[in-house]
Amino acid sequence: MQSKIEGYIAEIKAFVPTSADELEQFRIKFLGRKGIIGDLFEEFKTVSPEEKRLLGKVLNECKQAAEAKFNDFKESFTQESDIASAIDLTLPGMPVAVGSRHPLSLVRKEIVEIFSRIGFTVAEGPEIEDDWHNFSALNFPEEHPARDMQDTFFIEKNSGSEKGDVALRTHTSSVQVRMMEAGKPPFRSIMPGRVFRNEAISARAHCIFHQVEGLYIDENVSFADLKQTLYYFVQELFGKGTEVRFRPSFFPFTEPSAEMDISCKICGGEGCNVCKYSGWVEILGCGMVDPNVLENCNIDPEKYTGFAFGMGIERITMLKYQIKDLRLFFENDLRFLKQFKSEII
Ligand code: 2NL
Repeated sequence: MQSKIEGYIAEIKAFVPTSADELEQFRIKFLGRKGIIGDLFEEFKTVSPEEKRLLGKVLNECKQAAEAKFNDFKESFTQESDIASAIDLTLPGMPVAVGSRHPLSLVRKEIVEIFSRIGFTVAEGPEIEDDWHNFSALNFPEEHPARDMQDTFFIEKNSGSEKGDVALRTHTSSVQVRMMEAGKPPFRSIMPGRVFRNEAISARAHCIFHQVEGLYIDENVSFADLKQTLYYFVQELFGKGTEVRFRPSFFPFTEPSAEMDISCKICGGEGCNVCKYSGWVEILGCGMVDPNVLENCNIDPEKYTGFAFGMGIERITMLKYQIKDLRLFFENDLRFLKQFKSEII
């Protein structure tokens, strides 16, 4: 019996399966319910006690060799067959997650497209500005409150004179100044960009926000051109039939100046909390470029006139999508952002 067992041990050790099937045959042959190892143990029961002492060791060695061989190869074959059965080429593909545009980017894009259709180009400029381009050229008086530390983020403050002050731009008008200084009329451009004001963050205010300003300068540009241009813009952005009205206002860089309201899109003019029960909501400021500003930029105010306007993208986006809190734009909460899926991103 001993040599028989040793024969099996040699066979087990020499065995190298090449498939899961072969390994299964091996298992049945040696370790199965009616397998060789079981039979040997049955036979073992019948031998004399002296023989048992001798045979016990080899028999156990044989059993362990068979089990070890089976376990060694089981892993490699089961893994392979698991993968094979997991790949089902008839299944539909895995969807690729596509992001979405930020609502502010969507609205900026829309504004840019509307003005492009009537010949406005897009201009950009630096976010860090000197006093001249952000304030002085725009006719801000020396003591204007916007020049105060409380309203503007200064990077360098020159004591005594404003010359040499460096700040984060508070509006994109500085881009228009640069454009006028660098070229010759006519100018017809819009300036989208980030602007910075030293304000406490709340549902209605933030220290960083986005603006689009516009400038049109040529011979014989009138207030009627301004009204018609902005009327067209509102019809395109908020839909045909949206009413507009202009209220007199004041800005240092325009004269005359106005603020433009549109009929409330939420209540249709009936009165609601968005329009504060007036039926109208303000969307932008505008006016005829002050002759002092033209002169500061080396443009002859006797020959050229122009209009300018400025709007906050956050405000327009809040109105368009009925968003109640400005802070949502800056929190990057996916539950908010995912609601602005556009078909083309
Ligand atoms: C507002 C008002 C406005 C302008 C911006 C401008 C620029 C130059 C000359 C004259 Cl270079 N004007 N920009 C004009 C009127 C209003 O913005 O409420 N913005 C959010």
